Amino acid sequence: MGAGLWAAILLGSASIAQATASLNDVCTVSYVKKSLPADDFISGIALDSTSVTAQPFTNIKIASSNFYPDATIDFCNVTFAYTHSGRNDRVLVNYWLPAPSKFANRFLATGGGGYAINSGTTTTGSLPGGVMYGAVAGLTDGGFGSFETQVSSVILKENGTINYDALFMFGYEGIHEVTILGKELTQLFYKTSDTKLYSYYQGCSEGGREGMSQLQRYPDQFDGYTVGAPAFRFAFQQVQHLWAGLQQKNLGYYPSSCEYSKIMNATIAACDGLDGKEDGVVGRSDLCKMHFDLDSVVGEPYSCPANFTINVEYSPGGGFPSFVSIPPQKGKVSQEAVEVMKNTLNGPHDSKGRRVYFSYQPGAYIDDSATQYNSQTGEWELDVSSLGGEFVTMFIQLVELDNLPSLNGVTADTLKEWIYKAWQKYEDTLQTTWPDLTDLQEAGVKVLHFHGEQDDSIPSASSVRYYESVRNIMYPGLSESESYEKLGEWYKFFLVQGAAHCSPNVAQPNGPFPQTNLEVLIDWVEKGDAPTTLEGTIIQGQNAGKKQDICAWPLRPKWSSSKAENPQCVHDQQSVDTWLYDLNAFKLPVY
Ligand SMILES: *[C@@H]1O[C@H](CO)[C@@H](O)[C@H](O)[C@H]1NC(C)=O
Ligand SMILES: *[C@@H]1O[C@H](CO)[C@@H](O)[C@H](O)[C@H]1NC(C)=O
Ligand SMILES: *[C@@H]1O[C@H](CO)[C@@H](O)[C@H](O)[C@H]1NC(C)=O
Ligand SMILES: *[C@@H]1O[C@H](CO)[C@@H](O)[C@H](O)[C@H]1NC(C)=O
Ligand SMILES: [Ca+2]
Repeated sequence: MGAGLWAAILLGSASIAQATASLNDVCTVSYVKKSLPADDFISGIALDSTSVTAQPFTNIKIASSNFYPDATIDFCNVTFAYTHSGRNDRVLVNYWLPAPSKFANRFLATGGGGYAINSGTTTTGSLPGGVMYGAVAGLTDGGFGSFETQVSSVILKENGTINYDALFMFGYEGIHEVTILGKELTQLFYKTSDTKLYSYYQGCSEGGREGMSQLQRYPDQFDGYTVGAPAFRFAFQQVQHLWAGLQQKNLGYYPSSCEYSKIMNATIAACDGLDGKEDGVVGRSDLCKMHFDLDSVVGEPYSCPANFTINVEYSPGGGFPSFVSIPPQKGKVSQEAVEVMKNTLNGPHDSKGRRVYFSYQPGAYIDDSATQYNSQTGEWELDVSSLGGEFVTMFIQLVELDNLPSLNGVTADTLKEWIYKAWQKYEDTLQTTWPDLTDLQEAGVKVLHFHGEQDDSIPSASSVRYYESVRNIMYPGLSESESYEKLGEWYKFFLVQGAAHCSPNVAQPNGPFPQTNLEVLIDWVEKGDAPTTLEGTIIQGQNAGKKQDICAWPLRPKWSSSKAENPQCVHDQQSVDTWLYDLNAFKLPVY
């Protein structure tokens, strides 16, 4: 008998022995302590073995996530802390380890949203999405003080002084460390050090940026990534939130929530059918951009009952919608409101008319456009986007203010200057648009990148721009179709018809969302089963549970009729061209 076969038998029996252990056998503080990575496992990091917690959970029902299907799971909830030599910090990590009989040699690292580095430690967070596929799933607190603490509350030590440790942990270090430690913990815990451990990353929004931060730096770290709507090109992304409000201020017109809602409804109604299917979903915002004339809405009547509210401000890490008592609204859509909308959609330009950035797609219920009702004056007023404002105060001006008090004195050129300043300042931490992924490609890593086409917080053209940058940098000598084909062998990008920011769209409920992404990715990585289209699931409304294909860029969806469920994925150069922008306000390339 050859040595290889002996090894296989020995290995097999070892993992069988381990697989027969019950969750309760291994989910103890003493067993986890014995499974911790060695003290010198990562240079400069010391684990605190006295900090270990371990608690078994069985028969936990998981439901209603956009990022994974419903399931019932068992897991061991483990936390421990570590410190960086010389920093005097304390970083907490949390792992959910599946029952030994369910472990499938997989590890999943997850990220956060807004200014949060994780998506919460509860059953509605990101960790169940790994456990249900037999993966150990992990998250970190970044060393910010607790799993609930966001980087924005620690980024300044005092006015004027950046907390660089927190910045780099948030930028990319934190996710890297929770992964390296988690993979080692996994192999020691299940005694599978001789078996290939498949490792994955999943995250959306800031979590998408965190994923990008890893694939741009650590080509060997994961076998596959699913990244949604990454908040990358951070300086541009954060400052552009202020553009919509600036257009309102410049024109001195603040559309009411009802007037704005009417403009949105009219846009959706006019553009719905351009994709071939009348389903309330703007599946082709590019055709909408080319063929819908906003002026046609001027004079349309609108009315809303009292207390009409839209879910206005997207607050980092969840947040609360604010409830304002609003009287009934009634009127006709004004030319001013339409001008504000047109300028908003045209995207940031400087005072010389040069393009600084791009905006959201028509049909997207842009958060930044929301105004606020002043019940004292009975007027609608500017509501400065706190996503944009907080970035300017905390990360550029370095003062502890959670928003700009107003946009007084702010011009289009101010936005450009802020972008340029932040771009330089955070190029190596938050910008996250390094376009050369040669090492990642050579390591055989697979990337599924998606973006809701009707994203209301991160323009979907932002993801298109990065994908195109990678293609142009990596395959300069090839024809367009050859380069898309080569790139698509390992990195695929999908615009999700109708979807909002990392979620289905309440205003277009019949659109799909890629809820089964991790499973699709696992099949691609472990079985070589590459997706041609991405599987989408309709998550809300009367069609909930139905599937709909999502086309891979640069192909665009086109339905043959309203009865057709799946689109054909077609090539349409004119449409593709509407997604590409020349940011000629800058001399440097913007990836
Ligand atoms: C896991 O343990 C940590 C530390 O005790 C705790 O904060 C977290 O809430 C626990 N998770 C669950 C699902 O109970
Ligand atoms: C827009 O459409 C939504 C959904 O149908 C509806 O609830 C809302 O009242 C409409 N807005 C206006 C101003 O008519
Ligand atoms: C409107 O909202 C306010 C505050 O949220 C509440 O006190 C009031 O009862 C509401 N009015 C109606 C008509 O629902
Ligand atoms: C920091 O700066 C802000 C804005 O200027 C100011 O309101 C605040 O009082 C300052 N905080 C401290 C501790 O000085
Ligand atoms: Ca449609």
